[in-house]
Amino acid sequence: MQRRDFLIASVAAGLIGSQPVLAQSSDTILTVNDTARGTSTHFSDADLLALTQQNFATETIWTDAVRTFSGPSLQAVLDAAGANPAPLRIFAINDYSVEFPVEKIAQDTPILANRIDGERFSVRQKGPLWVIFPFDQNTEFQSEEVFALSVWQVERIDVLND
Ligand SMILES: Nc1nc2c(c(=O)[nH]1)N[C@H]1C(S)=C(S)[C@@H](COP(=O)(O)O)O[C@H]1N2
Ligand SMILES: [Mo]
Repeated sequence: MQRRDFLIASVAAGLIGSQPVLAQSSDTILTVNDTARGTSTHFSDADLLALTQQNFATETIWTDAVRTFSGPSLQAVLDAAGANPAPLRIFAINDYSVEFPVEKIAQDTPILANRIDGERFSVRQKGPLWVIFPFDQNTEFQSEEVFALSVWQVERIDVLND
């Protein structure tokens, strides 16, 4: 086989260079783009589980009973991406996105829930990542604004350059 054919065959088989990158990107469930710094940070489920986890039980307007939601706080994810405080745009797998005001981001809430009752949850169940506030803890979390910020099937967060 000529060298050129070998290279083409190797690339097709994934034997050269790009393979680890492909493996890594196929694990990515969340990308945080920091528009101020021009950086993109990719998180796998394991990356998100390695951050400090919050958990609380709450009812939601979408689920039928009290459930325990857990995952890193949104703030912990932004810290891991090295982002400074700024408004966000949070994008779901479908066409939904919302501008997320900086004053709704507290140290521990909302969380980017990656488990419900300790289990991963599928896209059909609004997973694998869902912005969840402790709705039952405070009536301030029971507003149409906060519901609209409760994006499910999250796949991307842009940190805006306000
Ligand atoms: N992924 C995703 N999350 C979403 C939405 C959506 O369309 N897609 N709608 C938002 C809005 S505008 C509201 S008010 C709440 C409630 O949506 P629902 O009444 O359709 O359940 O979910 C929010 N989260
Ligand atoms: Mo809404």
